[in-house]
Amino acid sequence: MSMGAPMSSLSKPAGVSELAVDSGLQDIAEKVYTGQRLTREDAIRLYQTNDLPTVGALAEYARRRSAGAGKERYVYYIHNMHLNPTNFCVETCRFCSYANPAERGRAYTWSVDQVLAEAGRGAALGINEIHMVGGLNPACDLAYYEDILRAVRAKYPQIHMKAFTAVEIEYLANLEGLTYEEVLKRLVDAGLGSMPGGGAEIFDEEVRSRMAVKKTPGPVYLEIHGIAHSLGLKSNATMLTGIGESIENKVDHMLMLRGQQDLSGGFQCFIPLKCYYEGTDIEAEVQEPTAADLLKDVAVSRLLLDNFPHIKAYWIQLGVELAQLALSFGADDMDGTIGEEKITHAAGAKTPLQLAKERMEELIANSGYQAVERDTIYNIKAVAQSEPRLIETPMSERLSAIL
Ligand code: V47
Ligand code: SF4
Repeated sequence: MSMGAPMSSLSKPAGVSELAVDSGLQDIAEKVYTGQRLTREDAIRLYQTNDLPTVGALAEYARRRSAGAGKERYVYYIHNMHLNPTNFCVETCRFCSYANPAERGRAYTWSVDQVLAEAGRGAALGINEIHMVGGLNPACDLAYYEDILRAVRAKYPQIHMKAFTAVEIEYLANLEGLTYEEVLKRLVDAGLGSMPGGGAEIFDEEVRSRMAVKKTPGPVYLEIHGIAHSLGLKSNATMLTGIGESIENKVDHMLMLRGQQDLSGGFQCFIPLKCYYEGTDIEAEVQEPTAADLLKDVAVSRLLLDNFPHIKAYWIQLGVELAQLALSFGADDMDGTIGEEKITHAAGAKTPLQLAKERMEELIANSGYQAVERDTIYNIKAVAQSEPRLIETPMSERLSAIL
């Protein structure tokens, strides 16, 4: 499949063709410029090269083309909050500090009223999305989540509920003896607006077994998202790195997502995630991704996932500075203001728990892009007043400051 004819107004980035020759990437560069789909081998070579500036420039080119005319410099964000009704989980994924056994003594489960009170805090700040996910908890059945969705919809109809990973849908289906479709239909009926991308981890079975991931194998994750898409829901997809995966595992993971997107078309955004290790026992046996690895995850996903409209620079995990740089490596979304992030902070993230809207807009403008506030399904709410700053520092210098 082709990515569509390149737009005539989009010129090749200065110097990239020459750089691509130097690093032996010219054939891949040619494919990117002519809108041809990249192969598994192409993606592996992009990961293997040391020529990070060229990989970034190719991804930036692909990002601008996918953005559409007049939106080439748009970077989206949303005014949202994360809400986690329970951190009790029957699973014990080894990378998870949020719901691991050590946390069990401190496990919490909120009542519907407590969830509503949290939502009210967000509503008072003017948020327009709640990203709600939690552990797999037998005390939190389908009726509990239906009650939450109905209560939030009744009291705060302006808030879009982006909730339940495919893992939670699978769990609820098993708990209730229903099909995935029946669970999703019930949740949509109660007010579910879309699904987040969590729970994908790395689809490779060998990595999953080392990390004791027993939930939702890749094909089931894809099946559930496919069903959600067929019901008209949009969803996102993720990939968790730093859990002992190889380059090939990452590329194969993305190719499975690309294949599903060809079939069902409802993915809006891909979010490369990075594992934090505090409270886990895996650090000694895995390779922690470097900043260069993380930028490549962003860039390669932009280039390989030619059917995903958006790639997120998740600042909570990348850190603010690297997330800003990731905008020049193919990302066009900074995620949200967040409210209070729990999952990555439980595992030691030192990033802020939240960012104000103004700060988010300033960070995007300071990276040379036009901040755009969006809703969950990428309708534009407002183009920010802040003008994108002209970045004169060469990419090589920007990279050496951070790598
Ligand atoms: O599913 C678990 C991962 C995910 C750790 O869809 C960890 O818009 C880092 O999916 N260190 C939750 N990560 C986050 C997520 C997400 C975030 C932002 C936006 C969207 C979206 C989705 O975090 C989990 C899991 O893959 N995770 N443990 C850890 N120790
Ligand atoms: Fe449970 Fe999800 Fe944590 Fe695994 S990653 S232990 S399924 S909350």
